[in-house]
Amino acid sequence: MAMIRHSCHFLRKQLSPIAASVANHHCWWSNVEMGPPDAILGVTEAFKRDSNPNKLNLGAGAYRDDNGKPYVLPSVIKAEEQIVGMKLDKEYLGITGLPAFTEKAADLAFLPDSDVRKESRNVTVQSISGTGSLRIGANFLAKFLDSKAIWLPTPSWGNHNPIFGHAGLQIKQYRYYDSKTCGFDASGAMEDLNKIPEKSVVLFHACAHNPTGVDPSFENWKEMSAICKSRNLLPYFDMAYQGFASGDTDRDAQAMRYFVSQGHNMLLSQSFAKNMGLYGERVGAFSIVCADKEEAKRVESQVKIIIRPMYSNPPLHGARIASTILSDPALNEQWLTEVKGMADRIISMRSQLRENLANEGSTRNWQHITDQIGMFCYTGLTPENVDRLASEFAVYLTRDGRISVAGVSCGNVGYLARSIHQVTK
Ligand code: IK2
Repeated sequence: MAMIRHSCHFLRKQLSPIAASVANHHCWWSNVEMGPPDAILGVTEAFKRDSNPNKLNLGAGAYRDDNGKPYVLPSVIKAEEQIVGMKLDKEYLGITGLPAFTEKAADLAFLPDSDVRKESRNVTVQSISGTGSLRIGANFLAKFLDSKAIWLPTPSWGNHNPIFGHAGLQIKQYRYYDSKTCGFDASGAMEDLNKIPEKSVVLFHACAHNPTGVDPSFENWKEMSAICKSRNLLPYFDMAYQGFASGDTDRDAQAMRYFVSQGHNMLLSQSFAKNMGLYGERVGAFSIVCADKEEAKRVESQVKIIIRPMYSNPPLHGARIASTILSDPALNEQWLTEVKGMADRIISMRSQLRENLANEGSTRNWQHITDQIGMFCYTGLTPENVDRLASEFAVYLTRDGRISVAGVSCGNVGYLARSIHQVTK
């Protein structure tokens, strides 16, 4: 820092008055310190710098086909062709987004014939994918929730903490992952949930928990719902992977729907990044399930007041794609088959990775690789193992040992298993 200030001062002395005044402006941010790279996106940056031809990026969670290439779903391509053919305008959307999309997103989450939908108790607005949805929720809670605190599972997606923290909420944690079993710490979670002060908000990953890939059993969910009921806790479901975990959009929503069926009012964030492969289009939805239609109207008016100064209104194109897929029966059918195809490929890569590790001669217990579900596997690799994987094998993952199984393919699973075995034997 002192060096930067010194060089600014030195520059000014050497320059003409005009150039010096320009240089002065360049020094406005001399007090701004270099921030650390993002824990997840920083991995991609390091991967890009590596020239090893065998390099593998298992950091960011983005689906790849079996050739390691990004996958644009054929149903998305068809929907785009339909949209282009309609020669639609590019006018602004309203603050809450494209109605045809928000209606269908709510149906996908809650089911069209659910009480919530029939009674119009849900407020559902379009958001800038899952992250933007969480940020709307965070701002709403920061404004209207008395406790100003949110309880997250330990660990949780790395961006949860800053999303809720930047909105002004206090972050608290409940036990979730058991590193001894690489599974769900049911007794720890229940014990902690039972101690959370009444009227607090608790965040749940609806399915395919990120980063651990560990989901509670349905029995566990029932118990957690009962605890939330008895402690008067407000559940907030983050559903970034509906359909992507099991290959079945209904199965992946069953925990959240069970809570609704038990009469919980709740918050819900949906992302269409993974299940429709619409990462860069930023398609998501934010919902609040309210007590009745009248409450929903009041809540919606406040959600709009939160969104308007943040980004005014959401982007159009991705919402048109998603709403076309969700509305057209034939396209919807095709999409469901494609989601299942992605989920199945990931499930098969989990088995192959485990088999390949055994074939390499690894004597470790890798059962959790196939027990866990969704895009990520929490391998149990230490930060030192991860560093060696990067420096010796050009295999990149986050330092918590999480791998994006979506980046594993028939072509690289052998190399990956060999590399993991070398750093863990
Ligand atoms: N919530 C959870 C739990 C997520 O996993 C994600 C996506 N994360 O994927 C990146 C990674 O961890 O490598 C989101 C929300 C939000 O995703 P998006 O904003 O892309 O819809």
